Amino acid sequence: MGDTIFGKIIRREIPADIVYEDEHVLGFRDVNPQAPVHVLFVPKRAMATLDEATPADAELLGRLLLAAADYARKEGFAAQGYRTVINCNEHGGQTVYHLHVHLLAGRRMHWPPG
Ligand code: DGP
Repeated sequence: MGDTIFGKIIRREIPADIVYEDEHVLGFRDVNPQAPVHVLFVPKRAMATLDEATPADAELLGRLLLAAADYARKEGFAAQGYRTVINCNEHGGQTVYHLHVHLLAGRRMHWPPG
């Protein structure tokens, strides 16, 4: 896959407000927040879309969700609630082709999403 802006953030080539990091996952604030809390969790080993995932990626996908849940718990908004979103390809609204989980919190979410 080609490089993306998230690859540059992971390599610290461009700045981001990084709020979470472990061996496999980086979490940073979305530049265009859609809620009071809007953090993106990305795998350091890039994959373009969820559509590319295979059974070999099961652990990495789990790590992404666990990172988001861990962050929500530590920041104290898990009990009140939050939303995680993965946009996939054009109709899913994906604009950056490095897999990422959106974590949105700090307000009541609507359903169905737009
Ligand atoms: P998606 O539409 O699911 O591909 O979401 C991509 C998100 O990435 C979008 O909410 C805006 C965010 N974003 C795009 N460029 C940058 C950037 O350079 N820095 C940060 N922090 N977020 C970015």
